Amino acid sequence: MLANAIAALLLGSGIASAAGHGSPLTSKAGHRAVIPDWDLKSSSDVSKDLGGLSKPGVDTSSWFHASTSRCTIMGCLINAGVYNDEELWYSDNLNHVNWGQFSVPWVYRHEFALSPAKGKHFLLQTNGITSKADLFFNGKQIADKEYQSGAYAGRTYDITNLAAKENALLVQVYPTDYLYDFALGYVDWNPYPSDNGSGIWRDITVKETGSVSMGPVSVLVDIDVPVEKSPATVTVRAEAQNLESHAVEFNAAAVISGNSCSGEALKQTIKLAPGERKLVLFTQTIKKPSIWWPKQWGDQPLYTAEVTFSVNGAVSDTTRTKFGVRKVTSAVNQFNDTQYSVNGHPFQVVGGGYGADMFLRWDSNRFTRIVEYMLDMHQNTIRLEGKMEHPELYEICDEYGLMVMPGWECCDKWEAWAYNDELAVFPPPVWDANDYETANYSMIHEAAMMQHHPSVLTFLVGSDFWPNDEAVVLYANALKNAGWQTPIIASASKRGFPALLGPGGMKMDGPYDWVPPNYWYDVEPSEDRLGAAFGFGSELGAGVGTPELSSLKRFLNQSDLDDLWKNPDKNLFHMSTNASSFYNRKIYNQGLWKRYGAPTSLDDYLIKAQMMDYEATRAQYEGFGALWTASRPATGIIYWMLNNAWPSLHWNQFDYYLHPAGSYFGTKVGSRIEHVAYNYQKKEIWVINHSLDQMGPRKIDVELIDTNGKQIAQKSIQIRTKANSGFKALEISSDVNKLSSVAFLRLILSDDKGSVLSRNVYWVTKTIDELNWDESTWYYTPVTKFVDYTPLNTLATAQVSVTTGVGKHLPEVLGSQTRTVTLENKSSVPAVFIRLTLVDSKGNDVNPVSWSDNYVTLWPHEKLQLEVGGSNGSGDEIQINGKNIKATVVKL
Ligand SMILES: *[C@@H]1O[C@H](CO)[C@@H](O)[C@H](O)[C@H]1NC(C)=O
Ligand SMILES: *[C@@H]1O[C@H](CO)[C@@H](O)[C@H](O)[C@H]1NC(C)=O
Ligand SMILES: *[C@@H]1O[C@H](CO)[C@@H](O)[C@H](O)[C@H]1NC(C)=O
Ligand SMILES: *[C@@H]1O[C@H](CO)[C@@H](O)[C@H](O)[C@H]1NC(C)=O
Ligand SMILES: *[C@@H]1O[C@H](CO)[C@@H](O)[C@H](O)[C@H]1NC(C)=O
Ligand SMILES: *[C@@H]1O[C@H](CO)[C@@H](O)[C@H](O)[C@H]1NC(C)=O
Ligand SMILES: *[C@@H]1O[C@H](CO)[C@@H](O)[C@H](O)[C@H]1NC(C)=O
Ligand SMILES: CC(=O)N[C@H]1CO[C@H](CO)[C@@H](O)[C@@H]1O
Repeated sequence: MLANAIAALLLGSGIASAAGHGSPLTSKAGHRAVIPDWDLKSSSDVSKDLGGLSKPGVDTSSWFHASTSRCTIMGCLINAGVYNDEELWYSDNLNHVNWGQFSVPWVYRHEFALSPAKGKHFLLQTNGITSKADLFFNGKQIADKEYQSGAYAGRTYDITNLAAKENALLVQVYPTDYLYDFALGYVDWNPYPSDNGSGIWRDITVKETGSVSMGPVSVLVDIDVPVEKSPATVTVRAEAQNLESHAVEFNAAAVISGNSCSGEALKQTIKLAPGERKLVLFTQTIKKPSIWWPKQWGDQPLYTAEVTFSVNGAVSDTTRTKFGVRKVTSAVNQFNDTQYSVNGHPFQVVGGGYGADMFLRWDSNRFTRIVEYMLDMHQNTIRLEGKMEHPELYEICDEYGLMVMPGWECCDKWEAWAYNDELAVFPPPVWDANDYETANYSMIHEAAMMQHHPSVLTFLVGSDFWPNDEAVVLYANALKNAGWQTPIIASASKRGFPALLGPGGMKMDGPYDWVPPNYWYDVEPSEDRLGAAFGFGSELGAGVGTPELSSLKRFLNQSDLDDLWKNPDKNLFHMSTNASSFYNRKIYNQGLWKRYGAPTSLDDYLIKAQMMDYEATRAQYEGFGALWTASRPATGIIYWMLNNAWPSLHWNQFDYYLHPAGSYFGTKVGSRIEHVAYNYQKKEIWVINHSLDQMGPRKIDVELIDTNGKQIAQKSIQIRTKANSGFKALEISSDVNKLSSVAFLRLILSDDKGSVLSRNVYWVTKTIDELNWDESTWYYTPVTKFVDYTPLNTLATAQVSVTTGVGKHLPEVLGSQTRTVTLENKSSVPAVFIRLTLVDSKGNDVNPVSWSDNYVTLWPHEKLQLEVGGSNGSGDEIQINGKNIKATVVKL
């Protein structure tokens, strides 16, 4: 890729020409083709003569065959049918895989045709191989494991002189040890994959060019604020390299098109000495650019830059690159907290931390559903901690308007700094010269992949620790040389920073395990309030994310299921690693037992857990939303985590099977664009406004009722507020302080036409959970006195009727067909925490699914219309149950 050394190769000899393998992989200059599939085998089971094995015509019929261009060894073996993830992930089966088979290298092999001819050049490009590899092509070694090292280090090899009609590529991948190699680790997120993720996890491509090849294209966009009134200067840059041993003159042309952009060609004629590289620049002004916005603030118009290099009138290389016109800046405020701005508007980051699949299998369709879920939950940013995936991720985020916060991962080899005290027990070796080179090419490659994507908000060169001075210079230069324009952040924590970048302005002070909802609002004094809602929380949450029974049954056996509610302190395999602080649900369960009462069955445990999860995520997003414009602003929040690498019992906003439950709907309600929330700590009503321009006066209705449905207090106020802010609207402490037991609090925000913008119901008590801040650890703050929600266990049963109808199209919904579901409480008591599940005719969950709202609590005699869309209109029935209603099923 950009500025990569191209290995100079001697002319190959004795290249075998085997039987035909169909049409050539590449068809013309400028064509880049992916090696589409692989044969693979353990190096223990093949000849030691790897050169020989890399000649065409070797019989690989006894090898494993993976019909995918990218797969780790485990990913390939799953693809080949040797393993099956549903079985691997059931109970503790993963522990019974033969891990020993991965302690030796494995070889990947593919044969393909090319049609070499005079003037044609062929470049083999890797995009990172885990952890490192030797490459052989048509009998010759073209790279060793020192050069092709690192999961993100893309390298380019000129194979022109070795290319033949029939070709074979052989890649020997070495086992990954997270402490020694630049890989994709899971730290304490989940058990490690059996192969430590070793293998060709990213595409290897072959590109055909003429005499002049093109490196990655970067697009620099300069625009002033206000962006709505400014022209944009667009600079398209592409590196040209003369692949010949004689001077070459070529024509370079660039066409920028889209959004009524003129599309005229910008042209230059350039001469290159033998082997010379040169950066070619084109500049164009767009007078009235169409601006790219994060989803909640506007549209996502994209432009295309097409760059073509021609020699003697024939195309030599060509690339199409999409980009958007937007501006991102950041600064640290007086508290050294980072605050971003997008297109001139202060941008509160509201997001979650992404987990790649345990076996690094990429699925664009699945990722698109995840993006839809995030936008449905009103999130605006996804954090990738060292899980940078593939170009498709950024394309999808560009199209949907979801910001991306990529960066290097914590721990292991990546953060093997002398000052990293987290690594005191098993310190990895400090970096040697080759490690710096691997890091350099990793940054060069990732910067080139991401630079032009408008969704990319920033890059974090460190996570838990900042890189040392030598590494930081190398990262910053690689980003600068790639034309990087968004903020470069030193690390996701405040432990220290390199002089070159200044303070990272993000905190990583926990929590990662359960804390009560008032935690987030308990912000003073901020010196010892850790994760509470101030500053930029780069990874934090109450750790919740309990899957529902239908999902649990797919990965837990009967005794595992029993453990959930009968053995609250037991270590559980489907949590984080067994060496981590997150190997059981002890802290969470203590809260559940004390606050909601000991569970009497698995069903009882699960509904209590969903209530805990809902309370936890709602309060976190509301706390940060409310305090966004506080005296010490809450500038960003990344929930730890958005999703899991495998079916997990915690740390997610929807489970591995994409089933949304309590933590999902807590987030969705808590992050509404215009919202009204209860501050548990101060017993106040706060208004949250994430919008820039939704117009008009607003009204808030507040009502407090007891468990029998009797009204305790009622208030209404008109408000006129500011865009993009949070503020206190009303005190209700005197009413709450009078409560003798649990009560329900309903907040309704509506516009001047009476349309409800946000409806939000809480169960509250006079007291709050008491936190012992002094005893906090890096992952939680203990509670010394718990609230008592046990009266919820003896609520009178409510009668709820359910009717369905044809729905409107929901904005964020999947598929086209939606249905309305109207709930009506026929009783004089509230109907609490009603859970609706869309299922097929066999009773299996329909996922993904979009509910306008769910896990709702109805007032006595209240009628509430919801809307549901199953993927592509699917779903035959809705299962309905809740805290105090009889379970029923309604046919659609
Ligand atoms: C269920 O799985 C656990 C491991 O998680 C195992 O110890 C136990 O024996 C299994 N129980 C049954 C009934 O298969
Ligand atoms: C995976 O990495 C861990 C931690 O670095 C190491 O202990 C283990 O041996 C590795 N496994 C394999 C199969 O190489
Ligand atoms: C912010 O960081 C700077 C170093 O860049 C330091 O001098 C200053 O004391 C910090 N301010 C606060 C409020 O922590
Ligand atoms: C990083 O790569 C660039 C581009 O090839 C090179 O100029 C620079 O010397 C490299 N830096 C280090 C420290 O390897
Ligand atoms: C933790 O898990 C690893 C990998 O599965 C296993 O080798 C080790 O024995 C386990 N340790 C404990 C204490 O269970
Ligand atoms: C949010 O801000 C917009 C724009 O200023 C305003 O019209 C709207 O009423 C506000 N909504 C709330 C709930 O504050
Ligand atoms: C949606 O459903 C229709 C009718 O069952 C089917 O023809 C179509 O292929 C489906 N589309 C997708 C994207 O699943
Ligand atoms: C049976 C019953 O009380 N139904 C009431 C439910 O609430 C609606 C208002 O939301 C009333 O119209 C019904 O009479």
